[in-house]
Amino acid sequence: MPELRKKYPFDKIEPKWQHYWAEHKTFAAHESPVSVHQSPREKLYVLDMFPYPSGAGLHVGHPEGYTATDIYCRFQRMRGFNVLHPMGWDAFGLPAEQYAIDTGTHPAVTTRKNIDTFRRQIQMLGFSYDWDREVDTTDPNYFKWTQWIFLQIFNSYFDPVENKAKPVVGVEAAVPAETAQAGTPTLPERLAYEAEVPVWWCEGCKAVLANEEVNADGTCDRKGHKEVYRRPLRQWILKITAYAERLLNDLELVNWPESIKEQQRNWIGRSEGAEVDFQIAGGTGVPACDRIRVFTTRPDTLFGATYMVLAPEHPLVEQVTTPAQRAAVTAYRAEAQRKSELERTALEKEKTGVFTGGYAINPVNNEKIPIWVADYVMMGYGTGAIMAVPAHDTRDFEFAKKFGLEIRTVVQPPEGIEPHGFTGDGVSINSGLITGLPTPEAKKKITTWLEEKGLGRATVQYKLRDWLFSRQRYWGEPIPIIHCEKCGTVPVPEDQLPLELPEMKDYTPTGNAEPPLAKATDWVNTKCPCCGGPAKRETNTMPQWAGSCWYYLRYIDPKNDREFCAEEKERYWAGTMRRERPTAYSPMPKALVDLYVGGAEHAVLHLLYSRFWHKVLFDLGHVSTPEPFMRLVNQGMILGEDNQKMSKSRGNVINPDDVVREYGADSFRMYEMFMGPLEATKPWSTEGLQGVYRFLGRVWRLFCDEDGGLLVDDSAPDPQLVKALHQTIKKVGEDTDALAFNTAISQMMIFVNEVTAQATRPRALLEPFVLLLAPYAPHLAEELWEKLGYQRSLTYEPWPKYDEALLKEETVTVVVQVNGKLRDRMDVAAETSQAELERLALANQRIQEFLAGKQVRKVIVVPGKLVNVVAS
Ligand code: ANZ
Ligand code: ZN
Repeated sequence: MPELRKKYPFDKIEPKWQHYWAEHKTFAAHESPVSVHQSPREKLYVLDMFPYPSGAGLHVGHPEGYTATDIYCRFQRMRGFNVLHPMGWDAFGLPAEQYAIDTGTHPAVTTRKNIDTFRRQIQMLGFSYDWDREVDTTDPNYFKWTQWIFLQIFNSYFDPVENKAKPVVGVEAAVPAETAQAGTPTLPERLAYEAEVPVWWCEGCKAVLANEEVNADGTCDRKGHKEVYRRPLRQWILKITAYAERLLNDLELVNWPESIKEQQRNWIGRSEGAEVDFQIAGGTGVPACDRIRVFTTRPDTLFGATYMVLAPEHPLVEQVTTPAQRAAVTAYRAEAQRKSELERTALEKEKTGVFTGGYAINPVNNEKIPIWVADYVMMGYGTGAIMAVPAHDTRDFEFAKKFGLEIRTVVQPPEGIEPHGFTGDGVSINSGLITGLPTPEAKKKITTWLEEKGLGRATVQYKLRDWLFSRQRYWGEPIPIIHCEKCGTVPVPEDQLPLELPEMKDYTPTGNAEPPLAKATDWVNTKCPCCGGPAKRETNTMPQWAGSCWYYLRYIDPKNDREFCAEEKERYWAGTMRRERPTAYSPMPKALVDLYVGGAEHAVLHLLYSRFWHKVLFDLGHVSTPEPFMRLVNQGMILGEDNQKMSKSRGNVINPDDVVREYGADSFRMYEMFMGPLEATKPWSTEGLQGVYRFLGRVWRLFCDEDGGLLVDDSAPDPQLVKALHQTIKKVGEDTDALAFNTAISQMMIFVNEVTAQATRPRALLEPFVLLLAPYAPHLAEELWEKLGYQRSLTYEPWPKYDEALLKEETVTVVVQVNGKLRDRMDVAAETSQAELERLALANQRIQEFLAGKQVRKVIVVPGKLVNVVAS
């Protein structure tokens, strides 16, 4: 590639200022001393979603969000804020482990190398991070506290009365794994518990997959392996469901895009309804198991229930199945086990099921209805059993049609709508005591009736499931638990944290469900911290989500080896330095981080998991706000020049290293912000990049001659340009504050064009302009600032102020004539052009009336005075 003639010496300027910033720790954040006598700079915590340092290096999508926050931080520092802006690495993950399996290289080595590459690439872009706060989730000094937080969760239970987590100490809370599953526990359940659960097992990865790692077609999302099925395994589970209601309600406290809130609401999936008990006809011989409990959102349709369905995994299937149906039911259950949930619930999917031979009694009319097994009912939702109302539920309708089951209409739809398959609200018909009632009242009345009879109760269900928290992998945080035959499940004592990973030679999965750590027998065999007897360490590790659940807290106090984060520092950055104890209802700030920018792909998992951990820490008094992130902004995706997602296979990937080498970091950053609104999806354009590069070259030449000598003079600026400057200050300031960077850049371009057109280079114009440019092209701005004679970085220079009076457009009244007769007046800006005056006059409503039926022959314009339209 021919060497491009450089428009300005970015290759000298950029490394120079990056060194300066590093050497002077220009962006180091300090907690301000807070005293009543000083008015401290207001704090601002601006966070980027930290990257997973993959072997592929930085993608041009990463710097998009990072540039946005960087501009915002630099701008707010100039406006006087005390800004915290850190960066780190979310570095546990499968690829390093896979690489270790393939090559024998320790995952820590691969990870360190990848981090070094990422750090170099991020630093070459000149972001204003406080590098002394860098965190790495794989560093034992970091994951010591991830383990500590896990133990906080393990040592807590959820008090439903106070609706918060509390420590188990002093509470009878030793919950054996078995009770975690069965019915209503009498003892409070820990927020971290073990249970045998059917989990997704990928035969290819030799690992358990989380639900979100299983694709809709039942393949594994990591590597596309086909052999994925369910198998029961002992797992660690976090009881996020205890927080369902708070996670839902507290979305009101934060300023997030409505679409992300909606995704979280759907994920949490709150449904109001009723549980209803149906007696099993003939009983089962087991007193406690003689009824089927269903969850329904439509108790008003009880009179239309013509059959029931149990999920294939439902424990009562055994009991209700008759000998004649047993073989068919058993075969069906085995088949269902192999399907993914998405496969089972897909609406288009052909319904399948088998009759169990058993019957149940509908409590409202004592009718005997058949009990079926079908995979469209999920064991993990509601009670795992439904009453089917084919007339008013789409899935039941299809099922009943296919198997010839009765369809009984019990809701009258509004005029003109077919009642069969009508799922909306209407009026109850053929429904005994609720006949004639509109749906909402019918629901209430029948629920009250059920409650009075002891047959049911109003309930709320959530789609949210508990969080499957363990992985059968090496490269993750060890779960700090010891299993002792005498003492049960014992936490590793705090003073023994971090519990580090053992050195291993062989990272291959064991092949059975045993995690690779099971092979490190020296590490596994240990002493019980309670009784001193022989015991074994937990060999599961934490999932990749763990480290990112709380990294924003560690940035606040990254070197603290006594606490995960000191209270006064957390309170400083949260803005909760006052004396009273904050609660969810106090007027204190509701979240710690002021602005969080990252990809929309984290709408649910990361953003829900971290909210959950934060709430547990809040309940236990370790953090002072109920929410972690106040304002959330999602950057849009950057596509390749071909409008496709960038990917190696398409060959459309843009490498940040190449861009910076050819055009410099300032052009790269500014171009990414100029592409369009931050939230929009937009394609890369090398031409667009070159346009921004040429603009920065023009800025350079505005200040410097060929040899870099300063051209700036002390001449009095043209009043028109002074006005343009003040308009630019206003526009760039407002737009930057609103993260509308592309329009701020346009305004700077307009201004530079106007100044370039003049012969003089007045300092009074150019000096403030450098400050406006600084957040966007920080290296260039620093260099120009130095050329202007300043010794220190412009980082903390005050943001220029604009004069409101200068912005007022002077207006004049222009008379409008038609054929020499005065017909109207218009108030317009004094400098309105001839062409514009003509356009305004002809578009004028009253003038158009006088011109009706006539043809315009000529328009005479006297700027600032008169427009005469000649027409006949
Ligand atoms: C009877 C009925 C009649 C229902 C009607 C709907 C309409 P949401 O809104 O998603 O909470 N259901 C309950 N548990 C289920 C499970 N484990 N697997 C599959 N389906 C289940 O849906 C609640 C409705 O989904 C419940 O209300 C139940 O069907 C079904 F006209 O009960 B309904
Ligand atoms: Zn013991």
